[in-house]
Amino acid sequence: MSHERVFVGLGANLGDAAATVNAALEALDALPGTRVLARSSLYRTAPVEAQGPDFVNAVAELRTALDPEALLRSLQAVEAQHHRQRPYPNAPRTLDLDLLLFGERAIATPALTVPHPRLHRRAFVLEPLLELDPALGHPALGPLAAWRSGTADQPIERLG
Ligand code: PH2
Ligand code: MG
Ligand code: MG
Repeated sequence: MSHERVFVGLGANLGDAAATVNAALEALDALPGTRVLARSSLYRTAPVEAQGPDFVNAVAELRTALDPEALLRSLQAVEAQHHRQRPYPNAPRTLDLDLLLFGERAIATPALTVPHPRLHRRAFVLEPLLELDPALGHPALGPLAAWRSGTADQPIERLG
């Protein structure tokens, strides 16, 4: 199994969002060759560049033998198990799973951009990431804690 640190963001704002995020964390741990090493608290967050109800967000740290493309396909399969639909961009969703960081890798294919291009501008990603590791670095942008002040206007509440 790779020793790269892999981080996945979870989000939901349709249905019982907290229950869905918890179920998705279990589904991630059950993926082939994959373990959830740590999970953040759940957070209630206001939609960012999106409509609809508040979100429940969290971040998981994984260790996985899957390569990034295989992990992405697995994340999409878990979304589909939770009846994810995509009627228009950033539509409210039962479950969104985003590959945030895959070690130090930089990936840019039509299907996958890693690091996630907006992760440092979104409190709903930054706060749970920094809960898991306050010293976490981004391969191109350096210590992520430095980006926190730029998201101070985004409402977020830690649910525990
Ligand atoms: N996801 C988006 C767009 N906006 N806002 C919040 N609060 N949480 C999200 O997970 C989220 C969002 C696109 O995936
Ligand atoms: Mg997303
Ligand atoms: Mg997504």
